[in-house]
Amino acid sequence: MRLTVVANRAPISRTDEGDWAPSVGGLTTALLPVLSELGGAWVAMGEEPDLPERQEYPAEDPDFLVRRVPLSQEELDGYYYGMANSVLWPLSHYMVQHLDLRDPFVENYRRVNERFAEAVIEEHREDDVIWMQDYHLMLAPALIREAHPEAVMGHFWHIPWPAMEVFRILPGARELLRGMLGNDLIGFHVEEYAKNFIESAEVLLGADVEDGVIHWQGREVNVEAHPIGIEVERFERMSASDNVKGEAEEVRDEFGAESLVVGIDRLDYTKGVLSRLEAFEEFLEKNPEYHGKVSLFQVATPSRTEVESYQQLKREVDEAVGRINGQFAEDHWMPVHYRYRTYTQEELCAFYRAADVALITPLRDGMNVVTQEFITATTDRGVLILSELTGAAYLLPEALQVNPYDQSGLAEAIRKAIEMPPEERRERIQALKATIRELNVHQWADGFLDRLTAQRDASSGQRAPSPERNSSPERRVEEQSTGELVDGGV
Ligand code: ADQ
Repeated sequence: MRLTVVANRAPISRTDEGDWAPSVGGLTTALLPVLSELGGAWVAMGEEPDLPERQEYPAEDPDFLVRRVPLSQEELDGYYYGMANSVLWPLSHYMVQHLDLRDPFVENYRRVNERFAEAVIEEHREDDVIWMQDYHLMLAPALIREAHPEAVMGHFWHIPWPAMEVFRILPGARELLRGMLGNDLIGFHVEEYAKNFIESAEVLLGADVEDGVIHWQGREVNVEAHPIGIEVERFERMSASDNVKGEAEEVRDEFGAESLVVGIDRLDYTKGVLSRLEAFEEFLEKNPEYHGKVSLFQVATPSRTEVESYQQLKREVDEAVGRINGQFAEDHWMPVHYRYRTYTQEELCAFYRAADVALITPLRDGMNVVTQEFITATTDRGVLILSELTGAAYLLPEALQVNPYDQSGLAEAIRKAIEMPPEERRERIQALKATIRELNVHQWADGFLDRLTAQRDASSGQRAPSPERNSSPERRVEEQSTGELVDGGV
């Protein structure tokens, strides 16, 4: 059995020295060891015009093929910035006010999905397993299914699937659903999204559903929760290193606050950075005794800077930071420290470790792996304030959960977190750490593939044992910095 991964982004990129190396980020970390072991292909868009369409990797002793789908600027604008980032992204996060519906977006999305499907069809061999990623590729599965009725195909959706009544707002909702139903297995982070998907298929397409399985055109489509994790052990090691401990102390010294509240996000309107700043402002207004003692350190990674709503958000965040600091700053105390840039994973780890409180308050989020990174990196002192509108919240009841739209509630949670007694902090974070240790990005990949191959074996009646996959640490891609997920939705 070989594996074909189909994702928007390629798993390798050029280094400063001009060589090729694995890109950094959760998805590559999870899937490259498996792909290297099984062999096969990774199909992705060609991000630059001069890149080869077919590239064996590593060049000296190839494990797999990178197959690129080159896109024109018009296709990229319509498919990626348009349909994916200005339609499917806001809709799936219940932010219909950001919807930008334009015909060329749909047309280019269709065209690019056809081109991805053609590439997969060309590379496909009998017995291959195909694993699609995310909301960029909703139409390709049905097209591949037409050409290869026997193909074994799964799809992981990294963002929320909204309630049926929200999904049906989208013109073309049914076409997109039919595309997705070309798969044999569809994975989401939590049950709630799986239920929403099933209801969408049932109500909008009239599909039959029995015991959570969708019956569609003579096939079964399984829809399941497969919560993603991080590389816990590597994060634990990194966090315990002298380097990170030293950097964490430097951060605390630099800011000088008794209590440091930290927020780390891609600058995206779904992450709730603006309302978080406003809640921190209310906290300062209501609790003057904490002036000079509590600071918020907000790190925001530039993201989708070509899209107007992201440019607008940046202006609003800049303004809010200026307003809060202008009003409250004192000679030796700055209420908000704001950094608009990308950091290495080691640096992020130091920030997590320096924090007394992590403020993770998306207005909606599929999972939110920053939560998992914080829980893993922090000591017994760390308190997690977590939006209840994230996938992570379903798994982490011991966090201080908040409604991110409730500004006063959020301001109150900040006070509660700062005043939480050490014993309660320790109990909560230990429970959270235990949960996160059970979620692991390698197990996530193995678990999804096992379900997919089991389904293939069941339908072909052969039930061959799943091939041994060597996912030992030596085979795993070592990462120095982060960045892949900062694109959002992988
Ligand atoms: P994202 O929307 O990107 O991912 P998230 O899960 O929080 O959201 O992952 C962000 C990643 O970017 C983290 O690994 C984090 O460390 C990194 N990052 C954030 N700020 C950074 C900075 N300043 N510098 C460098 N790195 C930074 C999508 C979905 C999520 C889902 C993931 C995985 O939107 O809901 O959890 O995919 O499925």
